[in-house]
Amino acid sequence: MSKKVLILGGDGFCGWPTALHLSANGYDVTILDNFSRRKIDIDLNVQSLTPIASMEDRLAAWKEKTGRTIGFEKINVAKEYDRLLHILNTHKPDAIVHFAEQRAAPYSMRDSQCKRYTVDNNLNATNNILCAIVESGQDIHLVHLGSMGVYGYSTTHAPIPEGYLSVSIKSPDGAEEEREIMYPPSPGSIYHLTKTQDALSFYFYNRNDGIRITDLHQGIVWGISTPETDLDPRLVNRFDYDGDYGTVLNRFLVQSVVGHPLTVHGSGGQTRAFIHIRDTVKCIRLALENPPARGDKVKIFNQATETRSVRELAEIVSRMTGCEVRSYADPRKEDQENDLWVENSQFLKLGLQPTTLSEGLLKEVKTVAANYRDRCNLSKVPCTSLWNAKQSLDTVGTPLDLLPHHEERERERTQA
Ligand code: USQ
Repeated sequence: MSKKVLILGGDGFCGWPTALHLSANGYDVTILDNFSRRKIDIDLNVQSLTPIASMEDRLAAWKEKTGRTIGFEKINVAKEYDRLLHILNTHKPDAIVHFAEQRAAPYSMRDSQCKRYTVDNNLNATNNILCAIVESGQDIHLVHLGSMGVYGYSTTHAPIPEGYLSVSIKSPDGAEEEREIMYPPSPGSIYHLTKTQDALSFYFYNRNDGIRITDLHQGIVWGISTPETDLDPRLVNRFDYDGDYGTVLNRFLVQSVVGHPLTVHGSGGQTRAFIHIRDTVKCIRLALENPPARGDKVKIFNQATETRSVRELAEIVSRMTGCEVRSYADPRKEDQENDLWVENSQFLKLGLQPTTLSEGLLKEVKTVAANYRDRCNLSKVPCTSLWNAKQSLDTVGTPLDLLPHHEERERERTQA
């Protein structure tokens, strides 16, 4: 009998291709979603570069192409607890994959309404899911999409371990006790703050109620399509390029197509961890296939395959396309230079063969961008969400070289 899995947030950028990938691999999939991502598009007056079909059409296309059925329930898991519990009691899933969170750092920093929405939605969604698993009395494996950003992005001189750190604590009498603790959280945005708080909820429910949990600390996703989303235009994944939701490499590829200079924030020395969307969906499947045993602590994987600096990515895209690279006033509060070394051996041991940056794959994304370039609204390209009052409005979207006294301003800002 095939394994039953609920995909919470299965209409989104990572959730949709994951639902298809699991269904293609024999899982009995049901998506739970409240279409919040589509609503935020409307609120921000922006749209995915790729035209995305309605859920009804998406599921009909999947059935038509593969003969497989994916179920769907429209529900807000952060608000409709009783219905969520009812769904667990009637569907009796073996596992839940939890993507049902507001996932953009810039959106979470836009204003107090967005900060509060992100906290309310993300923390209540996670707590409701955990509560419902306990109340259902079922042994459901929860797989959560976390973020590499929970560790923060200051330079470390050792690889960031997968969730846990071995420390030795000295008592006043000089004795030393070896302990394993959760890696110290260091969120850089309200969004990342919710992921660090999720981790604490997992720690508690795992110890108190014995829930089996896997938390995936994922890097920045790039790429758009998977073999399954490529099967039919109605299965196409969303493609965000705007200043709030577009992630850096996908944004650069769109910018190169529409003739916008590549928007490097500050010096571009920010080093981040990356993963291609094809590997995201494979990692979720590997996590489902390798659950923690009952009684095990929360299993944490670093879900990233390579690290790159923003500057390096801009140079790669510029070399490939001939487009201009420009430094813009950084709307975020972040280190302008950092090194990053990430341990990711657990997924490699489980057989993941990393899809790393290659010209072929970059061109693939660029081709999709070129096909839909007419849908790009250039006014939505700049990042306009400021991290704090120090990032003054007059600098937003302005190339650094056009700012008066820009060097002093940047120095002052980063030292603040
Ligand atoms: N950046 C630019 N220019 C741009 C956009 C971004 O220089 O036009 C810079 C940012 O300042 C930042 C870096 O690129 O230093 C990454 O920004 P991003 O927007 O690609 O990624 P981020 O905001 O960190 O968030 C994304 C996803 C989030 C996920 C996270 C993984 O939206 O859901 O959790 O990546 S991680 O960054 O590892 O925490």
